[in-house]
Amino acid sequence: MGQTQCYKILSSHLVSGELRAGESISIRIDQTLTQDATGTMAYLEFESMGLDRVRNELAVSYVDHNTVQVGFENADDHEYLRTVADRKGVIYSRAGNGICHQVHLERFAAPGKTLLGSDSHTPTAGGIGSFAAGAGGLDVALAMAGIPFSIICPRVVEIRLHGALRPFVSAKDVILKVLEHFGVKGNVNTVFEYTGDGVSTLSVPERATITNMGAECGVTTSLFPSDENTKAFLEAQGRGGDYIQLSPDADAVYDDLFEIDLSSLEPLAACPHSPGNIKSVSELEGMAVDQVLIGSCTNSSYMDLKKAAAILKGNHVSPSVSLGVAPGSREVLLMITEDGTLETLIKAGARILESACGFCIGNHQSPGTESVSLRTSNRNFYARSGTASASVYLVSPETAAYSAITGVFSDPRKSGVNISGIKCPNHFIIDDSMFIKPTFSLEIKRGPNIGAPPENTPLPSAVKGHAVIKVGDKITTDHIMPAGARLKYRSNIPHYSEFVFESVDSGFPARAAAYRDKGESGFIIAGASYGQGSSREHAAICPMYLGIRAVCAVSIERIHQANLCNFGILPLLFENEEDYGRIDEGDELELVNPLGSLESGEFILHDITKDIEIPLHLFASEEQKRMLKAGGRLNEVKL
Ligand code: MIC
Ligand code: SF4
Repeated sequence: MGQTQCYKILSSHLVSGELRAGESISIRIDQTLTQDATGTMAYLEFESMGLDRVRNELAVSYVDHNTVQVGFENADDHEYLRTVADRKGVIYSRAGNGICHQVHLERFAAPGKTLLGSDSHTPTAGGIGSFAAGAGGLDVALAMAGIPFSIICPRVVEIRLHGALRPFVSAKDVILKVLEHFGVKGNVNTVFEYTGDGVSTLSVPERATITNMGAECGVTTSLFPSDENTKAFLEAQGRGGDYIQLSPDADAVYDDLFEIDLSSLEPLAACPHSPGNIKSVSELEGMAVDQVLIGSCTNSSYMDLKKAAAILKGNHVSPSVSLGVAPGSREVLLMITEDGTLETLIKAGARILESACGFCIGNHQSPGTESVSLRTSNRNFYARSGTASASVYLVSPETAAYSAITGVFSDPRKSGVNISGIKCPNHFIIDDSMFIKPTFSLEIKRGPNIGAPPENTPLPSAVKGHAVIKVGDKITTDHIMPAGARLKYRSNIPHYSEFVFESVDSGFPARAAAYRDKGESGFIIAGASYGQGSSREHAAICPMYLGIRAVCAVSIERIHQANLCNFGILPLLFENEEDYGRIDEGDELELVNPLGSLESGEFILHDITKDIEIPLHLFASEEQKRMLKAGGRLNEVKL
């Protein structure tokens, strides 16, 4: 039986377990990446392991999220990251060098490698044929220590692409189609593998747009084969030596198949407040637009900006629209500067933003009250932009650019411009001077905002307390732990914890802390797909700090489930979905014999207020059960 590309890479990196969907396996990690918003915690955790240097093949620390620097906190974080990278053997990508996923794709990602990143969009590198997954900071710290990464061996879904995209229909529309079909929940422990004759019509940056947003479906990663286009991209980056041919066997067997005829696609948009809420642009045409933002790790490549500029050329942004453009990397910025694209953008009235995450994470460019914002980024979760009343739509650079001129949602096919000549270049401008290589000599600097990760206590023999909050379905990590204006407290857990569930219920932190201070264990009651979205382990660490010991949910997303285990919070699933409806916020709850239940994974929750018993299932590997018993992985890991 032939192998999928996914299993080819997994088998060449397999350390333990059997390659069968659903089994626990561990794999060797070649490359790691961190970004500053998750990186400070990851390196503090790495330091606590007592190793003098990283042990994996390549570790890169990017600064791209917190570059706004209001107050001293961000700059102090950067200084900590620079010095700890130097000391521990990590390459440091300075602020200004670009967004981690874009830069990693350009300079380091390689077919056949495994990559683990403390950011959920790490699968961007699947566009070049790398098995690239997102994880919490602690898992990445462990991978840097050379410890294999544990995952559930995924089921592999084939997405077969036929034909070629028509002009003005782009890679973004392909992934929006995939999101329309698969949705944003129910795809855990799955890998999407792209095959078919349509693959060869897509360049590596286009493929990376598609694998980037696979994260929104909740899959472990997405993969494209490594072929002639991959070779051409690597050569254009001066990295031809990193090329290997890689593809699934012709008789590879998949768990499911979804076919897309690329030539039948039309421009699409993800509507508020979910990347899975898809409509065609033609259905939305005419709606007034207030803001257009082009950038983020999804759509900020050289070709994306060239196409947007070609549409904008000779036009001016509508008086009612604010247009911002953030090139994904310094390389892209250098390219558009050299060939005049930047001038076109400036002349059209674009506001040129830093090569960083910026607007995508609500760090700046928050839209106005009840306004409509069109963005080329990947997430339009409620309130993520910083303005809860705003409506954020996710679209292609082509749709964004044309709508910026007209001032209303517009189908770019009507722009009348010819952009078919815009192709991936044969040479990129290569300048690696914003990467700092380690010298192993600097003293590690820690500003006053940087504190060690808090410790949890081992799982007690009695877990008794209250349902501190009850939330519904599709609660994202942005709901749990807001970024944007609160992002600068990522290295200060006590302070950051004051904002847990800020947009859902601002009374949560005080309530949870009051129960904790009485010696109780807190419970979170949640619906389906709890913890979707980002990899931020703060969505586990801060609730842990506030005394939460268990999340009882209908379902929990992969990265968040791992983060909960890493910090000693029990991820428990309702045996019977209807039981979710029987518990109310404020109910007094107790887990019957939690230590004894760990092994079997079958728990009984006694709702003391209602006097009912509810069966729950712990979905965790043996390794995770050990962590949960110890009160988190840092307590359990013995290096
Ligand atoms: C995001 O897009 O939500 C982030 C910010 O990149 C996160 C990481 C973080 O919260 O720091 C992610 O996707 O993992
Ligand atoms: Fe940065 Fe946005 Fe990409 Fe997250 S999704 S890495 S915030 S650009």
